[in-house]
Amino acid sequence: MKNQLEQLRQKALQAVETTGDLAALEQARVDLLGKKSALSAIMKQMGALSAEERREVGRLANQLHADIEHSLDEKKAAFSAAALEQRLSQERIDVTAPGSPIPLGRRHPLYLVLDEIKEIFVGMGYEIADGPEVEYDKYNFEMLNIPRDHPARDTQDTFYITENILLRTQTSPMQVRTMLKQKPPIRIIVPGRVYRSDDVDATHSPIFHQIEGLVVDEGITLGDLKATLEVIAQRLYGEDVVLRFRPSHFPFTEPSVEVDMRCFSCHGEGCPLCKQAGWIEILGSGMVHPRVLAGCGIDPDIYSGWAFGIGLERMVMRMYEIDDLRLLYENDLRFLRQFN
Ligand code: 2NL
Repeated sequence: MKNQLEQLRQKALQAVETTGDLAALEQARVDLLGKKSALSAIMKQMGALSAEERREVGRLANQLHADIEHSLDEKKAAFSAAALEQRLSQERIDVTAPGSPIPLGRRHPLYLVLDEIKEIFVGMGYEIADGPEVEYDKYNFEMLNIPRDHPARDTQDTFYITENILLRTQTSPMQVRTMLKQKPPIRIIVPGRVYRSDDVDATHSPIFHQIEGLVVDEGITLGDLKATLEVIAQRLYGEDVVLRFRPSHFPFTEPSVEVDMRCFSCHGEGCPLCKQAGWIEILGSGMVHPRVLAGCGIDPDIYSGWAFGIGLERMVMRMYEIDDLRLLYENDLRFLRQFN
């Protein structure tokens, strides 16, 4: 029996050593230590032995049982370690690999220019005011000295929600709102979307953007208007910009001026860009009409102010030499990607 055990030891340990995977190892555990194993069979025959031999063989059999168990456990640990090793090498992350690119958007040319203008005004102490696009007739027309039957209503025809509520045709209603609730000094610009009942073509759109400005304080004169607009124009277009102030008419300003800039392309000689005029019209402006001030609760005998309005689209088109307004709204990436 001792011989049998010795042979069994060699076979068993070799069987464990040569198992290929965890499943085979578990099968070997059953084959080698289970009820039907050779070791079990030997132990069952021990009853026929003398007491002394039984003790000796029993000790050897128990030792073999323990050794087989130990080698099974060791093999199992080796399989687990190998499996872990493989998983770790498969799941390894290469932190030095370049990332996949995230497509970034960019600013729309209208807002590139608007941001630049905002920055100039904020630097001069102006605040930026934001207001509703759906407005009362009262704020958009009445309080700007454009009563019901005024001819200016024709050129600023818009979309009406009700008799008294409409899409604003200018951002002036927000300036009215500001004057109604804030005492002078007032220094604001109001950029935003405005609406007109216009058909779409290369130079017209029913939706466009305007920037209006308003300054109200004691002792504000046309001289302040001129000087401020000149500084703004220089910041935007360069030190050598030349402005020209022409008399004009708006219902909400008195006097009113239209401001031209000497053509930056031909310096006043006349060229296709300025249509041979030598000058390019850039904005409308004027001293706030006393009736507008009074309507907003600001005493025109104490306070005075100036205001201006610029169309953002026209400005952007001039800056980037864009000849069709529609390009600004179509969101064609081939167009938009050219600006940064
Ligand atoms: C243009 C240029 C302008 C104003 C807008 C304004 C606003 C208030 C009072 C007085 Cl609350 N004026 N804004 C002034 C002059 C010109 O826009 O060509 N508009 C038709």
